[in-house]
Amino acid sequence: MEFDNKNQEILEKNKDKETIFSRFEKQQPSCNFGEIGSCCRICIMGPCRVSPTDYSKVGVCGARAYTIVSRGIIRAIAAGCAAHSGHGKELALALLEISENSKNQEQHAHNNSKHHHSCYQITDKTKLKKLALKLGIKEDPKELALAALKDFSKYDKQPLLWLSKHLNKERIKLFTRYGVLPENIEGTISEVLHRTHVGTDAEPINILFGGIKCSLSDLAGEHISTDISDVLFGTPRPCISEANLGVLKEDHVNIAVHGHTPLLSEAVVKVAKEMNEQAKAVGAKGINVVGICCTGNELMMRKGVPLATNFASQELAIMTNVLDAIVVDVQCIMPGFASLSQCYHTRFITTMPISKIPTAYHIEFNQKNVLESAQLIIQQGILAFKERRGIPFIPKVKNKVIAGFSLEALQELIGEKLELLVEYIKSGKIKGVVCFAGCNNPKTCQDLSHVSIAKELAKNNILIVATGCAAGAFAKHGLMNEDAQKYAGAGLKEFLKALTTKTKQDLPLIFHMGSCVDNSRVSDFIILLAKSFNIDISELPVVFTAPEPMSEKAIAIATWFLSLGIPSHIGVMPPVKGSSLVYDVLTNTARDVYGGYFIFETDYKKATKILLDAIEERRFKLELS
Ligand code: BF8
Repeated sequence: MEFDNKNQEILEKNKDKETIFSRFEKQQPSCNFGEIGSCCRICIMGPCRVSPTDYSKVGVCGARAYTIVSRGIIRAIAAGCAAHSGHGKELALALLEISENSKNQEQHAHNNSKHHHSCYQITDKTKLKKLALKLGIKEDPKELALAALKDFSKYDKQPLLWLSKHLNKERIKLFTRYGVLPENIEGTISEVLHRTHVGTDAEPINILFGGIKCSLSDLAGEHISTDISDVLFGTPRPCISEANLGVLKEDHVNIAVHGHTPLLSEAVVKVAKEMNEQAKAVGAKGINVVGICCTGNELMMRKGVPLATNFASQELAIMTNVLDAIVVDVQCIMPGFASLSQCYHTRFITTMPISKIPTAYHIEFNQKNVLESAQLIIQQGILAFKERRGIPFIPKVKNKVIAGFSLEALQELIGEKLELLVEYIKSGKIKGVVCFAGCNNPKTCQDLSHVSIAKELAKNNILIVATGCAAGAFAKHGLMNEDAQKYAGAGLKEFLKALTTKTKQDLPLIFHMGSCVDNSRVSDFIILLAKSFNIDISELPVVFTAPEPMSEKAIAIATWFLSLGIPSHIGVMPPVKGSSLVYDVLTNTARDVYGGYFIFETDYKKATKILLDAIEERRFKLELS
């Protein structure tokens, strides 16, 4: 991790401590069979290791490499889908409870009793109205919650409501023809586990189509997460914030929120404001809430809360000696982070029944005790402030961020039908759009691929939108503010300037569209763009890239981008090299069926060229100069 000098310094000061980077080194060399995906652990007759070059070799059950590799990759898609959809289902259940409670409240208005959800309310009625109209349901929070819950587990044969109402007609037709339009999100996940059980599906193409179907369920689960979060907490609009470890404050109680679901983090932010006096009583100037990973993105997008770090450097936040509490919910929280907190004064607090970590404090956070548990969490941070030991070391690095670009915000900026962008793409002043997403991975130098690819694309007049830890990388490294427009080519610069003049607000080089589930905003964005061009998505000069992915969620996202017809770059090799057949289907044949295909390229310079070429090829086919 030499790219980020300031953060490198903190790592060097703590080189006796174990981090993701040292643990990664200790794991080398990694097992080749695992790396190429030809190690099968599906049943307990194995594990079987199958050589991709020796066709006489099969697993104990007779499964060939192509079966083993394809089963493995679609199980990853199912796990990613389960995580995103679990997030969405939790929000749907919360919305249901909130809407029922508010009805009870109306009925008992004369009674002054306290209600559990005083922390949550319907914040964005316009979004609720818009969604109800789009989904064809009554404009009522309970109806929205029930419609979402139905998509998770209904039994009829109708396609998912969230897909049938959001996808364009060309894609619906295509997915119906290939039998990959899902009817039930949880059913699709369970179908993947069923078909990949020993002795079930052995036909690689059939298996991979099952993966496509599951990735579309993933898209629906993400969409539900985004939509309900917007209804409850507000649809993001441009806001100003900061990012990188320099957002921590030596004289404040610093509380980091980390994970994914905004239910917890929104409550912590709200309660922290009310507990500033308690922090002052222990000698702090107040409470400073910061975000890590996607929770950080959610809070930055809606509330302008600063982002301390993205995935790979999460443990570095603790090494500053000023992080008093870290509160986590689900996903992307390294267990090593909790172990590391034992060496510092920091309280590491888990909150979810399905996500406990040895050595961490556990303060259960559920719908019944939202405010109380947020208070308990913050009290732990205040207590820990008094126990600080170690010399504070906050790297003097932070950058201004202009975030908050929901699709609604982009439409207000660019036009209801993105007219200005269409005009610039047609004229060639903007060549196309690249959608960045995904994580960090210690197999790459942290953030280097994200930042290097983005700068080169911007220079070549590509408009960039980003989510997840890719957005975190850009925020940390100063690519999400007006100064970064210096990296833009002339056409992109002109476009950004036109928007700035029109709206009289500073704009960033790269548009932050949110957390990983907010890739649903990106899908709506490209579907709208295709409609405005009057073409299918598979013809658009748009590509997707996850330059540093590590999670199964990133695989799921990259797969549905492919199925929407978008070339989908992955910058860390997933375990598919064990079968040349599977590799070829993903990188070539997929294109004939869906229009999208995977680009596996770990060298960021080569990847940039491939992405630019893919856009050029599509422009050529559209007869754009
Ligand atoms: O969901 S980008 S490391 S934090 S998996 Fe995780 Fe990857 Fe970050 Fe958000 Ni997404």
